[in-house]
Amino acid sequence: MQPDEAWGGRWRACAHPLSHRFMETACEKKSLVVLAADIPTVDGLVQLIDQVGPHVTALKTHVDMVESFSMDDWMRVVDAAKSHGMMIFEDRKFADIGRVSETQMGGLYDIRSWADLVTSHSVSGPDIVDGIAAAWDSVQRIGGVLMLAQMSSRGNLLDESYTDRTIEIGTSSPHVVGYIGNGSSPDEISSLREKAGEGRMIWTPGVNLSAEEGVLGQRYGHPSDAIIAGSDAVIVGTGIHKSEDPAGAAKAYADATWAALLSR
Ligand code: S5P
Repeated sequence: MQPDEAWGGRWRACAHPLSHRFMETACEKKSLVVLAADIPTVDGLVQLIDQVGPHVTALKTHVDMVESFSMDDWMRVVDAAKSHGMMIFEDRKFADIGRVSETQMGGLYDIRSWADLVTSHSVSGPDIVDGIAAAWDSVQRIGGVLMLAQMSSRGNLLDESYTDRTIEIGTSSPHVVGYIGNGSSPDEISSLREKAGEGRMIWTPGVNLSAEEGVLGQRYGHPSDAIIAGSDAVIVGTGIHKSEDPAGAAKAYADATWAALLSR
């Protein structure tokens, strides 16, 4: 199916090139699944990526949870993701002032050199986005920022006015591809979609096909409900990597989200 048919207004209104790349890959793989690869070893990550690659559209990493990090080793993860046509999304949740965030895009992990997307909080104000974008610019790469407009964890402090102000920052920056929304609540996703309009993506963690509640305050909703409510990608960790059959689980999430997109 052509992306404009599957995605409708979202395809036409989202201006960032990486949002189009995501929507195209989603159509090729018939999957709106982003793998939250929360695994602390490079071997484990590469194995998981190879198992689920055909059903997953983007790889979300937490590079700072990898034990005994080395850049050479990490490149095996990056290459594995690329070999499956996955975008790489470092969930760094930047939160500092612009200048420091720019520097943190380099450093030990050199995120700017391999990540296509990163997450950012908006608590420090709009300049954080410019700092992150300047880092990609310095290595002649194009990247995009997903801002945390909501969170999935119980008791989080991102209230409605925080969400509104985050969307103000996102709307006025060409570097903001979209927002992280609370996948455990279709109502919150619908409300975020209404505020964000068609021109930005919403990606939602807090999604699981079976579990009601995760550990340590994580909350879950159903992937189909999230997509119907206006999410464009479900971020799934435990539901895939803790499954006895990660490939089968990834396919089940892919099927549920693709069907939901077409019915939307
Ligand atoms: O509000 C949030 C934002 C994020 S990015 N809640 C989240 O859970 N996440 C991330 O999504 C979190 O860092 C983790 O990598 C993933 C959810 O994992 P799961 O195992 O609960 O599916």
